[in-house]
Amino acid sequence: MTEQTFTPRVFSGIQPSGGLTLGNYLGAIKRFVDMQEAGTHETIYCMVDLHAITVWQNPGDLMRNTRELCAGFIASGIDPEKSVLINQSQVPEHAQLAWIFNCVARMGWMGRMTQWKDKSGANAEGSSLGLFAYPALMAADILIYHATHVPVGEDQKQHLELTRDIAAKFNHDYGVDFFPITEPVIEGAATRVMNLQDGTKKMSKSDPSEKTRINMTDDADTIAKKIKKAKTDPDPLPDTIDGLDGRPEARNLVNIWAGLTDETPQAVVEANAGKLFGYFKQDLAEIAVDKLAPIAGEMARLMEDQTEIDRILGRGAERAREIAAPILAETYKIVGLVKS
Ligand code: AQP
Repeated sequence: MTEQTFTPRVFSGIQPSGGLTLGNYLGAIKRFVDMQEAGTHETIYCMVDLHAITVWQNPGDLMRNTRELCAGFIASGIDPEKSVLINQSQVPEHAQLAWIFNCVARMGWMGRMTQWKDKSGANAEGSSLGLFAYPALMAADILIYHATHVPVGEDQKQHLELTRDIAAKFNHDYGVDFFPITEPVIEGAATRVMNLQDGTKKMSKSDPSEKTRINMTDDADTIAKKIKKAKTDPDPLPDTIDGLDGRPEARNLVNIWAGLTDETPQAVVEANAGKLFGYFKQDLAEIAVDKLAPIAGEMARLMEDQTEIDRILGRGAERAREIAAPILAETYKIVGLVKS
Protein backbone atom coordinates (compact mmCIF):
# COMPACT_ATOMS: atom_id res chain seq x y z
CA MET A 1 0.00 0.00 0.00
CA THR A 2 1.52 3.36 -1.02
CA GLU A 3 1.27 6.21 1.44
CA GLN A 4 -1.16 8.89 0.31
CA THR A 5 -0.17 12.56 0.51
CA PHE A 6 -2.93 14.94 1.50
CA THR A 7 -3.46 18.58 0.47
CA PRO A 8 -2.75 20.79 3.53
CA ARG A 9 -6.29 21.69 4.51
CA VAL A 10 -7.83 23.23 7.64
CA PHE A 11 -11.37 22.55 8.81
CA SER A 12 -13.07 23.81 11.96
CA GLY A 13 -16.57 24.64 13.12
CA ILE A 14 -18.64 26.42 15.74
CA GLN A 15 -22.18 25.60 16.87
CA PRO A 16 -24.91 28.20 16.34
CA SER A 17 -26.27 27.23 19.76
CA GLY A 18 -26.31 30.80 21.05
CA GLY A 19 -24.33 33.98 20.52
CA LEU A 20 -20.56 33.82 20.01
CA THR A 21 -18.49 34.30 23.16
CA LEU A 22 -15.03 35.66 23.87
CA GLY A 23 -14.07 31.99 24.45
CA ASN A 24 -15.06 31.05 20.90
CA TYR A 25 -13.20 34.12 19.60
CA LEU A 26 -9.88 33.62 21.43
CA GLY A 27 -9.93 29.79 21.40
CA ALA A 28 -11.09 29.34 17.82
CA ILE A 29 -11.94 32.23 15.47
CA LYS A 30 -8.76 34.24 16.02
CA ARG A 31 -6.76 31.14 15.11
CA PHE A 32 -9.02 30.53 12.06
CA VAL A 33 -8.12 33.99 10.77
CA ASP A 34 -4.39 33.41 11.41
CA MET A 35 -4.49 30.16 9.44
CA GLN A 36 -6.43 31.78 6.60
CA GLU A 37 -3.91 34.62 6.40
CA ALA A 38 -0.87 32.32 6.61
CA GLY A 39 -1.92 30.99 3.20
CA THR A 40 -0.20 27.64 3.82
CA HIS A 41 -3.46 25.64 3.87
CA GLU A 42 -6.86 25.70 2.23
CA THR A 43 -9.29 26.78 4.94
CA ILE A 44 -12.89 25.64 5.45
CA TYR A 45 -14.95 27.06 8.31
CA CYS A 46 -18.38 25.84 9.28
CA MET A 47 -21.47 26.72 11.28
CA VAL A 48 -22.28 23.28 12.68
CA ASP A 49 -26.07 23.52 12.99
CA LEU A 50 -26.54 19.72 12.99
CA HIS A 51 -24.39 19.61 16.12
CA ALA A 52 -26.43 22.39 17.73
CA ILE A 53 -29.68 20.35 17.50
CA THR A 54 -28.20 17.52 19.59
CA VAL A 55 -29.77 19.60 22.39
CA TRP A 56 -33.07 21.46 21.92
CA GLN A 57 -32.92 24.60 19.77
CA ASN A 58 -35.86 26.84 19.07
CA PRO A 59 -36.13 26.74 15.22
CA GLY A 60 -36.41 30.53 14.77
CA ASP A 61 -33.46 31.14 17.09
CA LEU A 62 -31.36 28.51 15.31
CA MET A 63 -31.72 30.20 11.92
CA ARG A 64 -30.96 33.60 13.44
CA ASN A 65 -27.95 32.28 15.37
CA THR A 66 -26.59 30.61 12.22
CA ARG A 67 -26.71 33.88 10.28
CA GLU A 68 -25.27 35.80 13.23
CA LEU A 69 -22.43 33.29 13.52
CA CYS A 70 -21.70 33.77 9.82
CA ALA A 71 -21.64 37.55 10.41
CA GLY A 72 -19.33 36.95 13.40
CA PHE A 73 -16.88 34.94 11.29
CA ILE A 74 -16.74 37.64 8.59
CA ALA A 75 -16.58 40.56 11.06
CA SER A 76 -13.64 38.84 12.81
CA GLY A 77 -11.67 38.57 9.57
CA ILE A 78 -12.78 35.41 7.76
CA ASP A 79 -12.92 36.31 4.08
CA PRO A 80 -15.48 34.17 2.19
CA GLU A 81 -13.33 34.44 -0.94
CA LYS A 82 -10.15 33.17 0.75
CA SER A 83 -11.89 30.57 2.97
CA VAL A 84 -14.84 28.32 2.24
CA LEU A 85 -17.57 29.40 4.67
CA ILE A 86 -20.44 26.95 5.09
CA ASN A 87 -23.45 25.89 7.06
CA GLN A 88 -23.16 22.16 7.85
CA SER A 89 -26.74 21.17 6.96
CA GLN A 90 -26.34 22.61 3.44
CA VAL A 91 -23.59 20.08 2.66
CA PRO A 92 -25.37 16.71 3.03
CA GLU A 93 -22.11 14.76 2.64
CA HIS A 94 -21.30 15.54 6.32
CA ALA A 95 -24.33 13.58 7.55
CA GLN A 96 -23.85 10.82 4.97
CA LEU A 97 -20.27 10.16 6.07
CA ALA A 98 -21.32 10.46 9.72
CA TRP A 99 -23.60 7.43 9.29
CA ILE A 100 -20.67 5.36 8.04
CA PHE A 101 -18.59 6.56 11.01
CA ASN A 102 -21.44 5.63 13.38
CA CYS A 103 -20.79 2.10 12.14
CA VAL A 104 -17.01 2.38 12.62
CA ALA A 105 -16.90 4.07 16.06
CA ARG A 106 -17.55 1.94 19.17
CA MET A 107 -20.12 2.68 21.89
CA GLY A 108 -17.36 2.47 24.51
CA TRP A 109 -15.37 5.25 22.79
CA MET A 110 -18.38 7.57 22.82
CA GLY A 111 -19.29 6.79 26.41
CA ARG A 112 -15.85 7.96 27.56
CA MET A 113 -16.19 11.47 26.09
CA THR A 114 -16.19 14.13 28.82
CA GLN A 115 -18.47 16.43 26.79
CA TRP A 116 -21.08 13.63 26.63
CA LYS A 117 -20.76 13.07 30.38
CA ASP A 118 -20.98 16.82 31.14
CA LYS A 119 -23.90 17.56 28.82
CA SER A 120 -25.95 14.42 29.54
CA GLY A 121 -25.22 14.72 33.27
CA ALA A 122 -27.51 12.59 35.39
CA ASN A 123 -29.96 12.26 32.48
CA ALA A 124 -28.15 10.02 29.98
CA GLU A 125 -31.35 8.03 29.32
CA GLY A 126 -33.23 11.19 28.41
CA SER A 127 -30.45 12.63 26.20
CA SER A 128 -30.65 12.48 22.42
CA LEU A 129 -28.89 9.76 20.46
CA GLY A 130 -27.35 12.62 18.47
CA LEU A 131 -25.63 14.01 21.58
CA PHE A 132 -24.05 10.59 22.16
CA ALA A 133 -22.97 10.26 18.51
CA TYR A 134 -21.75 13.90 18.31
CA PRO A 135 -18.04 12.98 17.94
CA ALA A 136 -18.74 10.71 14.92
CA LEU A 137 -20.43 13.62 13.12
CA MET A 138 -17.49 15.84 14.09
CA ALA A 139 -15.08 13.27 12.61
CA ALA A 140 -17.17 13.30 9.42
CA ASP A 141 -17.11 17.13 9.27
CA ILE A 142 -13.33 17.01 9.27
CA LEU A 143 -12.66 13.91 7.19
CA ILE A 144 -15.21 14.61 4.43
CA TYR A 145 -12.64 17.22 3.32
CA HIS A 146 -9.57 15.09 4.13
CA ALA A 147 -8.64 17.98 6.44
CA THR A 148 -5.12 17.67 7.82
CA HIS A 149 -5.30 20.33 10.58
CA VAL A 150 -8.07 21.42 12.96
CA PRO A 151 -7.72 24.59 15.08
CA VAL A 152 -9.82 24.27 18.26
CA GLY A 153 -9.96 25.24 21.91
CA GLU A 154 -8.61 22.91 24.59
CA ASP A 155 -12.09 21.44 25.31
CA GLN A 156 -12.22 19.76 21.89
CA LYS A 157 -8.92 17.88 22.24
CA GLN A 158 -10.57 14.60 23.24
CA HIS A 159 -12.99 14.71 20.28
CA LEU A 160 -10.06 15.22 17.92
CA GLU A 161 -8.29 12.20 19.35
CA LEU A 162 -11.45 10.25 18.60
CA THR A 163 -11.45 11.60 15.03
CA ARG A 164 -7.96 10.15 14.66
CA ASP A 165 -9.14 6.82 16.10
CA ILE A 166 -12.06 6.69 13.66
CA ALA A 167 -9.80 7.46 10.67
CA ALA A 168 -7.27 4.85 11.78
CA LYS A 169 -9.93 2.16 12.35
CA PHE A 170 -11.60 2.85 8.99
CA ASN A 171 -8.23 2.66 7.21
CA HIS A 172 -7.34 -0.52 9.06
CA ASP A 173 -10.72 -2.29 8.67
CA TYR A 174 -10.88 -1.64 4.91
CA GLY A 175 -7.12 -2.02 4.28
CA VAL A 176 -6.74 1.47 2.81
CA ASP A 177 -4.80 4.64 3.47
CA PHE A 178 -7.75 6.85 2.66
CA PHE A 179 -8.45 9.17 5.60
CA PRO A 180 -5.67 11.39 7.01
CA ILE A 181 -4.75 11.26 10.70
CA THR A 182 -5.65 14.85 11.50
CA GLU A 183 -3.48 17.13 13.66
CA PRO A 184 -5.14 19.35 16.27
CA VAL A 185 -3.93 22.96 16.42
CA ILE A 186 -4.41 24.20 20.01
CA GLU A 187 -2.39 27.39 20.29
CA GLY A 188 -2.33 30.80 21.93
CA ALA A 189 -2.60 32.15 25.46
CA ALA A 190 -6.36 31.59 25.73
CA THR A 191 -7.13 28.07 24.55
CA ARG A 192 -9.49 27.68 27.52
CA VAL A 193 -11.24 30.91 28.51
CA MET A 194 -13.00 30.46 31.82
CA ASN A 195 -16.36 31.60 33.20
CA LEU A 196 -16.05 35.16 34.59
CA GLN A 197 -17.80 34.20 37.83
CA ASP A 198 -16.17 30.78 38.39
CA GLY A 199 -12.63 30.27 37.14
CA THR A 200 -12.96 26.47 37.33
CA LYS A 201 -15.69 26.31 34.61
CA LYS A 202 -15.20 27.18 30.94
CA MET A 203 -16.91 30.21 29.44
CA SER A 204 -19.85 28.86 27.48
CA LYS A 205 -22.46 30.39 25.18
CA SER A 206 -25.25 28.27 26.66
CA ASP A 207 -24.59 29.17 30.32
CA PRO A 208 -27.88 30.58 31.67
CA SER A 209 -26.11 33.52 33.34
CA GLU A 210 -25.10 36.42 31.07
CA LYS A 211 -22.50 37.75 33.53
CA THR A 212 -20.40 34.56 33.17
CA ARG A 213 -19.37 35.45 29.63
CA ILE A 214 -18.61 38.23 27.17
CA ASN A 215 -20.72 37.95 24.04
CA MET A 216 -19.26 39.15 20.76
CA THR A 217 -22.40 41.28 20.34
CA ASP A 218 -22.00 43.05 23.71
CA ASP A 219 -21.63 46.83 23.47
CA ALA A 220 -18.68 48.71 25.00
CA ASP A 221 -20.53 49.49 28.20
CA THR A 222 -21.62 45.89 28.78
CA ILE A 223 -18.11 44.53 28.11
CA ALA A 224 -16.59 46.99 30.60
CA LYS A 225 -19.24 46.21 33.25
CA LYS A 226 -18.83 42.44 32.92
CA ILE A 227 -15.04 42.70 33.27
CA LYS A 228 -15.30 45.02 36.26
CA LYS A 229 -17.72 42.60 37.94
CA ALA A 230 -15.62 39.50 37.11
CA LYS A 231 -14.70 37.51 40.21
CA THR A 232 -11.07 37.96 41.39
CA ASP A 233 -9.17 37.68 44.66
CA PRO A 234 -7.86 40.43 46.96
CA ASP A 235 -4.14 39.84 46.21
CA PRO A 236 -2.23 41.99 43.70
CA LEU A 237 -0.78 40.59 40.48
CA PRO A 238 2.36 38.53 40.99
CA ASP A 239 5.53 39.06 38.93
CA THR A 240 5.67 35.52 37.51
CA ILE A 241 2.88 33.28 36.24
CA ASP A 242 3.69 30.73 38.94
CA GLY A 243 2.20 33.28 41.33
CA LEU A 244 -1.19 32.60 39.69
CA ASP A 245 -1.23 28.97 40.90
CA GLY A 246 -4.41 28.27 42.85
CA ARG A 247 -5.94 31.58 41.60
CA PRO A 248 -8.08 30.44 38.63
CA GLU A 249 -10.02 33.70 38.21
CA ALA A 250 -6.83 35.80 38.29
CA ARG A 251 -5.15 33.47 35.81
CA ASN A 252 -8.18 33.67 33.50
CA LEU A 253 -8.08 37.49 33.31
CA VAL A 254 -4.33 37.40 32.61
CA ASN A 255 -4.89 34.84 29.84
CA ILE A 256 -7.70 36.93 28.33
CA TRP A 257 -5.40 39.99 28.29
CA ALA A 258 -2.63 37.92 26.67
CA GLY A 259 -5.05 36.42 24.13
CA LEU A 260 -6.39 39.81 23.11
CA THR A 261 -2.96 41.48 22.78
CA ASP A 262 -1.00 38.46 21.45
CA GLU A 263 1.43 38.68 24.37
CA THR A 264 2.49 35.80 26.61
CA PRO A 265 0.85 35.53 30.07
CA GLN A 266 4.34 35.95 31.57
CA ALA A 267 4.79 39.30 29.76
CA VAL A 268 1.37 40.42 31.02
CA VAL A 269 2.14 39.68 34.68
CA GLU A 270 5.59 41.29 34.42
CA ALA A 271 4.08 44.49 33.01
CA ASN A 272 1.38 44.59 35.70
CA ALA A 273 3.25 43.15 38.71
CA GLY A 274 1.99 44.50 42.03
CA LYS A 275 -1.16 46.05 40.51
CA LEU A 276 -4.46 45.45 42.31
CA PHE A 277 -7.16 43.73 40.25
CA GLY A 278 -9.46 46.76 40.43
CA TYR A 279 -6.95 48.70 38.28
CA PHE A 280 -5.96 45.71 36.13
CA LYS A 281 -9.63 45.17 35.25
CA GLN A 282 -10.04 48.82 34.19
CA ASP A 283 -7.12 48.46 31.76
CA LEU A 284 -8.32 45.06 30.56
CA ALA A 285 -11.80 46.49 29.91
CA GLU A 286 -10.23 49.17 27.66
CA ILE A 287 -8.23 46.57 25.72
CA ALA A 288 -11.30 44.35 25.31
CA VAL A 289 -13.54 47.21 24.17
CA ASP A 290 -10.90 48.36 21.63
CA LYS A 291 -10.68 44.87 20.13
CA LEU A 292 -14.27 43.67 20.40
CA ALA A 293 -16.52 46.71 19.91
CA PRO A 294 -15.54 47.14 16.21
CA ILE A 295 -16.32 43.45 15.60
CA ALA A 296 -19.75 43.83 17.24
CA GLY A 297 -20.43 46.93 15.11
CA GLU A 298 -19.50 45.10 11.92
CA MET A 299 -21.65 42.09 12.90
CA ALA A 300 -24.66 44.37 13.37
CA ARG A 301 -24.02 45.96 9.95
CA LEU A 302 -23.73 42.58 8.22
CA MET A 303 -26.90 41.31 9.92
CA GLU A 304 -28.87 44.07 8.18
CA ASP A 305 -28.41 42.25 4.86
CA GLN A 306 -29.44 38.66 5.53
CA THR A 307 -29.91 37.95 1.82
CA GLU A 308 -26.19 38.57 1.35
CA ILE A 309 -25.36 36.23 4.25
CA ASP A 310 -27.55 33.52 2.68
CA ARG A 311 -25.84 34.09 -0.69
CA ILE A 312 -22.39 33.68 0.91
CA LEU A 313 -23.46 30.43 2.58
CA GLY A 314 -25.04 29.13 -0.63
CA ARG A 315 -21.83 29.78 -2.57
CA GLY A 316 -19.76 28.24 0.24
CA ALA A 317 -21.87 25.07 0.11
CA GLU A 318 -21.29 24.74 -3.66
CA ARG A 319 -17.51 25.09 -3.21
CA ALA A 320 -17.50 22.66 -0.28
CA ARG A 321 -19.44 20.01 -2.20
CA GLU A 322 -16.85 20.10 -4.98
CA ILE A 323 -14.35 18.72 -2.42
CA ALA A 324 -16.74 16.57 -0.36
CA ALA A 325 -18.71 14.74 -3.08
CA PRO A 326 -15.74 12.84 -4.63
CA ILE A 327 -14.47 11.86 -1.15
CA LEU A 328 -17.90 10.51 -0.22
CA ALA A 329 -18.18 8.67 -3.57
CA GLU A 330 -14.80 7.01 -2.97
CA THR A 331 -15.81 6.11 0.61
CA TYR A 332 -18.98 4.41 -0.73
CA LYS A 333 -16.81 2.36 -3.10
CA ILE A 334 -14.39 1.35 -0.34
CA VAL A 335 -17.27 0.28 1.93
CA GLY A 336 -18.97 -1.65 -0.89
CA LEU A 337 -22.08 0.49 -1.09
CA VAL A 338 -21.50 1.13 -4.81
CA LYS A 339 -19.55 -0.75 -7.47
CA SER A 340 -15.84 0.10 -7.44
N1 AQP B 1 -14.24 28.89 26.79
C1 AQP B 1 -13.57 28.59 25.70
N2 AQP B 1 -12.25 28.86 25.60
C2 AQP B 1 -11.56 28.58 24.46
N3 AQP B 1 -12.13 28.00 23.37
C3 AQP B 1 -13.45 27.72 23.43
N4 AQP B 1 -14.30 27.18 22.54
C4 AQP B 1 -15.54 27.12 23.08
N5 AQP B 1 -15.52 27.61 24.32
C5 AQP B 1 -14.23 28.00 24.57
C6 AQP B 1 -13.92 26.74 21.22
O1 AQP B 1 -14.83 27.30 20.29
C7 AQP B 1 -15.03 26.38 19.22
C8 AQP B 1 -16.48 26.17 18.99
O2 AQP B 1 -17.10 25.57 20.10
P1 AQP B 1 -18.61 25.13 19.94
O3 AQP B 1 -19.47 26.29 19.85
O4 AQP B 1 -18.78 24.20 18.83
O5 AQP B 1 -18.93 24.30 21.20
P2 AQP B 1 -18.46 24.35 22.63
O6 AQP B 1 -17.01 24.03 22.73
O7 AQP B 1 -19.36 23.44 23.41
O8 AQP B 1 -18.70 25.88 23.01
P3 AQP B 1 -19.70 26.47 24.00
O9 AQP B 1 -19.59 27.95 23.91
O10 AQP B 1 -19.51 25.88 25.35
O11 AQP B 1 -21.09 26.05 23.39
P4 AQP B 1 -22.29 25.32 24.10
O12 AQP B 1 -22.54 26.13 25.32
O13 AQP B 1 -23.43 25.35 23.11
O14 AQP B 1 -21.84 23.93 24.40
C9 AQP B 1 -14.29 25.09 19.59
O15 AQP B 1 -13.05 25.07 18.90
C10 AQP B 1 -14.08 25.23 21.06
O16 AQP B 1 -12.93 24.53 21.48
